[in-house]
Amino acid sequence: MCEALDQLFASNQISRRPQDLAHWGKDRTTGFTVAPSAVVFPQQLSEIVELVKLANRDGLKLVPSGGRTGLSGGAVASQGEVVVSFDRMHRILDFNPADRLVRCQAGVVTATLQNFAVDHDLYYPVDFASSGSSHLGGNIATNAGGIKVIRYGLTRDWIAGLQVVTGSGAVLECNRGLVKNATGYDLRHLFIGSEGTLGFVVEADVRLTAAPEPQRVMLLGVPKFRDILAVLGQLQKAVSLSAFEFFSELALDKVRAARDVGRPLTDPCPFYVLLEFDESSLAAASHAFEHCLAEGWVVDGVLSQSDAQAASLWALREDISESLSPFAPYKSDISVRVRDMPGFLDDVNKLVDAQYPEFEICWYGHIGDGNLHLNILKPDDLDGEAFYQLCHAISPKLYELVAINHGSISAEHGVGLLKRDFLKYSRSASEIDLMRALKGVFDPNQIMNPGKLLV
Ligand code: 2HG
Ligand code: ZN
Repeated sequence: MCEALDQLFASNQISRRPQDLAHWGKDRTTGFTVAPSAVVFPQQLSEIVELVKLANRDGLKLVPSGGRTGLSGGAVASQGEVVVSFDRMHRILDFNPADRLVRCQAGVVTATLQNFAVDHDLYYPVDFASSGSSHLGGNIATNAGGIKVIRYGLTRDWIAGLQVVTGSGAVLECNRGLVKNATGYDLRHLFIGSEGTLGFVVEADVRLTAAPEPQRVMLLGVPKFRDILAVLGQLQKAVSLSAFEFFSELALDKVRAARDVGRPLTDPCPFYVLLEFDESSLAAASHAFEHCLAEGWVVDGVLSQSDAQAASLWALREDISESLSPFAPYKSDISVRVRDMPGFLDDVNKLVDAQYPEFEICWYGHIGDGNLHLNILKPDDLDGEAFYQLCHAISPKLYELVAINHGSISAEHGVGLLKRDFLKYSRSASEIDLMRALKGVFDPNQIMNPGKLLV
């Protein structure tokens, strides 16, 4: 079976070197075994089709791999799988201004697409801290969200067409960039968010939009967690927000320590809100800020006076994840409907205080979308595996709260290996049965990304 793989790929397109297996066999998660048998670098569709046929014939298991920035273990190869890297399929193939569509290979880096849009006086609004290395294919596989969802939606909202290779080797052109297409099941949307369990995303038609007007950034100090929601309500009434993020003082501490930057406000504050809006609504935003101040929801604030200042305020939020990585955090990425947030926040706070009294908890996230990132930091004196097991064992309690609030155990990072055991807290038994049945239709021999999403 190894020989067949070597016949399919040129020697510079396949590696079994231990350092390559370690590098391409994982994403940004820690704690999972990394043990692929090979990594291959296809350059064209036909190689992927042949590889899938070979895998079906010889029982190989395949793990699609993009920018490896995932946080749920969706691109980890633990059991001798062949990693299929899209590093060499990184070209922008076509741009059609009439449709504002860009045809991309799956390995196009998110920032490359964003820059391409700017070069054509347009905008690709899906954005997050890992834009400089994440691949479009991975964004599609996890339906990635990020910092502009409150105005622009998720990756799903920008994908107008997909070329995929199913787990049985069929090549599908889904939707072909159409705006309107009322011809039954939209298979494109099954692949978006499928975490590589149904097949490979090879190319995509991505929709661009008009460039936004200049933006302003405000950073506010909010003493009480619950009041963040009141601030959101006030600002939403006043302006059209393009971002509404929050983070805790502990998160800020970690960024300041890692990046050696100063405080954004004179005094420390338990929580901070970072929001972005159109410059033309500055007066309305300032008015809303005054109101929040008068109500005591906000104690201080700063407004960006230049693009450079806006960028440095954004860095305080966007650098959190990376600044926390030395602490091997156990991550939760949960969401509820915004209307359920206040009660949910109280419940989660109580739970966290009761269950994790000895751990440092870093709160941050896209609170305007109802999305919280809860990072539990590993104490120095605790072994990694013991820490993981401890956190994993407590997770059901958190996810029960999520379930009671009809929320999601994974808002934007995907299920992967990390949350697979907890899927039942967000999806019913009937849904999971149907998901498994769908997997069987697209990937009858179960060659695609084994162990991810579904047990
Ligand atoms: C973010 O919003 C990312 O910064 C990463 O989704 C979150 O590392 C995390 O928990
Ligand atoms: Zn996020």
